Amino acid sequence: MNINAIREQFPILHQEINGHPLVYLDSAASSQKPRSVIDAVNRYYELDNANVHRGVHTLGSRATDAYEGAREKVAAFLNAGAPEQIIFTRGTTTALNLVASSYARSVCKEGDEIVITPMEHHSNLIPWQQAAKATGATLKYIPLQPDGTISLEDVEKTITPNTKVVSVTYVSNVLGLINPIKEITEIAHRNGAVMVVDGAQSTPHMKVDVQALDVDFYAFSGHKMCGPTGIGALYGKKALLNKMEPIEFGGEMIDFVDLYESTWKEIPYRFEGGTPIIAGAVGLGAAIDFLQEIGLDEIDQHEKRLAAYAYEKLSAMDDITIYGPKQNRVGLITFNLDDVHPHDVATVLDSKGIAIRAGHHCCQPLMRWLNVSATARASFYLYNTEDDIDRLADALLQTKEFFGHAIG
Ligand code: 7TS
Repeated sequence: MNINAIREQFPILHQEINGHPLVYLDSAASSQKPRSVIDAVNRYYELDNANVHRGVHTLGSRATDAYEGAREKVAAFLNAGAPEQIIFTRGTTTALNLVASSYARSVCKEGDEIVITPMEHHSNLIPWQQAAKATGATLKYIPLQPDGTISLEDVEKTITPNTKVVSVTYVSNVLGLINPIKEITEIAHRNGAVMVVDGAQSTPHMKVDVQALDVDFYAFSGHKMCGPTGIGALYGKKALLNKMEPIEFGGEMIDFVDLYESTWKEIPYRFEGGTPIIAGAVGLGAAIDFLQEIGLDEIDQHEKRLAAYAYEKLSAMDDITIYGPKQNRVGLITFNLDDVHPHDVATVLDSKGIAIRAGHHCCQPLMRWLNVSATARASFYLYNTEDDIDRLADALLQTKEFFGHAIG
């Protein structure tokens, strides 16, 4: 990977923030966009823009081809099998809500179980709370080990023949760990449950093959993988999608409408009511091209190298707590400096041009499990370097010194 050539393609990185060259370490919240993605969206609006799936005019067919072409790219990217198994959504949140509101509410009843973990992002937690409340099903949690990982023994104990849905994040946005999705899926299937995966933090960083994992549903967001905001997708197995009722009704998703009854189009269109996010899909397609050109394995290795370097550097500091396991870690590191509030850490770092995130990371139950109200988090992507991590470590030392003196 030629990191300088990659960085050249991200216009936003080449600026000063508060008098310092920007170090962007918040890609887990949203990644930056390469020129090719920005250009693809601009080109679409400048040359091809029209509504899709209607009209016979040339721009309409170009827009439709661009939108459906993006669906094919997503399907190939995830090895989905067929493009109609990809439903475009606003992102991971909307995709998970679709499964919880449509699939789960139609199959679950009292006595059934929905199984998740305490490390889930609120987007993969609240939809299941709501589905459990609406159906009378019980929400159960696979417990966490002291380092935040889950053990397959606990998975075996928690999932039972009463379990209808298991939903787990592939990668934790706080602990930086990778969950054993293939193994959990096997246990879920053995008990007759479907497996849902929150792929928000995995899809941007590693090769994902939904058929090899054998998961039933897989959700992700475009904006964390070099694509635009407002676009993401849900992958689903055909037999399940075909059984699911839409949760949004209106234009484009119908087959036949009468005064008192209507019927729906085939998948995926029945789940895409209204004018879709056409430019977003085009941008997502360009992002997939960009990532594939570099290679997901290359990106994965680069980030793992950065993660190991950051872990070593930060863990050598005094008065720092790093959360999550040391091994099997993706490119993010969540930490707290003792006696300094993470918001203060992030504010001092911003004054030095370094962007990190502080807060509960939409994981309040996990924060309570960690016994903290908030943490700081630095997250890396393909455009970050060891130099960025050196800048982070230096700035953290200065932060400690500053607050140490201020407190002392
Ligand atoms: N699931 C996980 C694991 C996430 O990390 C996020 C976003 C979502 C779901 C929701 O994605 P959205 O695109 O629908 O919003 N995570 C973060 C984060 O860690 N910091 O900001 C957003």
